Amino acid sequence: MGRSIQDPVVAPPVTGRHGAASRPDLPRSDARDATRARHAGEIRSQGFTIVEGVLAPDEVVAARGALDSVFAREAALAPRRGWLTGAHRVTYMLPQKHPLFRSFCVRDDLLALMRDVLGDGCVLGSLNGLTMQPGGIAQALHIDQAESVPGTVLTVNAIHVLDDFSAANGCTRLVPRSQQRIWTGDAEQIAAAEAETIALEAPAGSVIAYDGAAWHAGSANRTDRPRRAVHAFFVRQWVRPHWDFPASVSHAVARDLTSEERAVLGFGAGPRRWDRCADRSYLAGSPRPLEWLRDVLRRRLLGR
Ligand SMILES: O=C(O)CCC(=O)C(=O)O
Repeated sequence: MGRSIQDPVVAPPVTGRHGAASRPDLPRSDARDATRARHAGEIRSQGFTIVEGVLAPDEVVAARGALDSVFAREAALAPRRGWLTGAHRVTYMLPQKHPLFRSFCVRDDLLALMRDVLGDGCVLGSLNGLTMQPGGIAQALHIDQAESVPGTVLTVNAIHVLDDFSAANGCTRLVPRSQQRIWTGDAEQIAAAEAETIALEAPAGSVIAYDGAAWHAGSANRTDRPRRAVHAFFVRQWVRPHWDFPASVSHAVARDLTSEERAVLGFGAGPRRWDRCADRSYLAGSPRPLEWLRDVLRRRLLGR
């Protein structure tokens, strides 16, 4: 684990620096709680926060190496799958692809922050690696969830910064407080919003955590170096994740997960349903005898 979220932290952009990170007269745990509460408050109010020093320098180096190795393995596949565009190169399902990334979803302080904002049962909806392509174009402004729901944070994207993010190398740009607007996809509205974006510059090792409903995008990387990041996208327990980790990770990976990793990857996090027998999708077609029999037996066994 790297330094904690509650170590001296800077959350600059909207109006510059956001005051002292922790008061020395507070006991350590109170200071940690206060700092975390400040970050949670920033996500709710301005739509984002920046937490510096989440990854230690050696962890940043290890994560860059791991991400580069995944990118290298997928060099031929990426263009065919649309994972390489004029703007970025992306890779999905990182917990399956490299063990180092499994711990990204359960780092104590970050997970505590996600739980503060999204509830205790929140799960990881996706874990992707992304670099803005050197010399590439900017992404268009967008949101990361299906629709806007002003007033409630449903999703948070925690971008783990692996190369210093700057305006020059295509850092994330974001419209502060835009999570309170309704996203319509209207081209004129999107073009007008560009003037309101701010550049979220942050040193490597930081996490930029923003409400998935905030209007944002990766910017053009005008350098000849990659601008790498890992996107840990957390969702409330009842929101459908982008990826079905329990169904998709291999048995070998699933077997090696810690119980907390399993919980955060959504193992056992089913929808809140109350019908007596929810697994009856076959009824939509013609009844199949074996499934009918299984259903009858199960009801008998469950006394329903
Ligand atoms: O990495 C970034 O700066 C943001 C990328 C992004 O918004 C996306 O790929 O959807």
